[in-house]
Amino acid sequence: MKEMKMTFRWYGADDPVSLEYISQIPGMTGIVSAVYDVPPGKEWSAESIAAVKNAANAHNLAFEVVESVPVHEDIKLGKPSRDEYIEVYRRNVKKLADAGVKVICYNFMPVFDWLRSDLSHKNPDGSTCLIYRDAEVLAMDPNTKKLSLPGWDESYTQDGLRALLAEYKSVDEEKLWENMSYFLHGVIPVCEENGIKMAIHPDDPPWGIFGLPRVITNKKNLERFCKLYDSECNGLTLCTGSLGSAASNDVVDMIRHFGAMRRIHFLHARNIKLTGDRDFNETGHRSEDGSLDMYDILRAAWDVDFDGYIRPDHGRMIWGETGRPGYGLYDRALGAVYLNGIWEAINKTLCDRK
Ligand code: DNO
Repeated sequence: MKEMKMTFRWYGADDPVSLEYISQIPGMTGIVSAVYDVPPGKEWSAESIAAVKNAANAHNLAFEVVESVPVHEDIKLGKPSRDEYIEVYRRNVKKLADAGVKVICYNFMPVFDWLRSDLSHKNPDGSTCLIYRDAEVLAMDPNTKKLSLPGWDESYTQDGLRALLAEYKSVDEEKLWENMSYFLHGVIPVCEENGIKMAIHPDDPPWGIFGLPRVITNKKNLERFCKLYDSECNGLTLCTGSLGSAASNDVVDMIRHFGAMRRIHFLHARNIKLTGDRDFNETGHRSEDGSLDMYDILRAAWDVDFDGYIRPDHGRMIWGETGRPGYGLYDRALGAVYLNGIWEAINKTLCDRK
């Protein structure tokens, strides 16, 4: 029997989804979390890390995956101050390793993390989901308009945001690659020494937005990324929904390819339904409900002996649940059980034959 480790994202003490409820989901082995009491670029205290770990362990859940240790904008911009921030990152890696963390998920998206045009789109069955419509997002270009996009970190003022966007005018894709390489050369050696695997999250959606460069977007670029620092510690979070929202990306092929290279440390299983060019709706996890085939995805992971961490990704809001968009309890729990069901079926059908 092959084993992957089913995990669930938990946003800390303020998360409306409790650790007790997470621990009641069949097959759940651990949480994916972070320290939320300091801004990006600051050192995490050993006490705060221990508090997350102890809370998880008290519910029989492991805390071995962090999502995310954020990368400070100065690192992405390549400013002189990046060296200090990289030094802080290295210290955080060491502290997390001391606390038993094995994988760190992060991203290298300038300014914005994931973006959607609507966080509570109403489906005909009464559930709600996150959707992305490219024209609506582009119409809110923060270079010219007041930005009111859902789903991004609103810690910037409008002026602060414009100033930051102006700084990125001198950072094109090639410059971003360079800055990424510099970051990896500072951080991966410490990961190697401490047994931590870094797992970069793809850009979501996987194309440039508002003139900002985005490079973790397709197979060719993921290949280039892996070569920036040739080490198993320099790995990927393979997020099916992020990569799969570009119709040209074949996520199953990517899992086979990068999985065989031992570079996938964390799998985000999310289904989406492509509704047009650069338009999509997030759906429940079931293959029939979206454009991605979860059986093919897990079968590819099984074939390459994936034994890392997996989590159900965004879910819809169902059964009247309210809370953090994409991160309710019910639909993600259904997703976890569905994914484990597929895995059991593959295991029992194929195990003796391989
Ligand atoms: C969205 C998440 C991302 C992810 C970061 C990783 O729901 O998948 O926000 O956590 O990009 O750094």
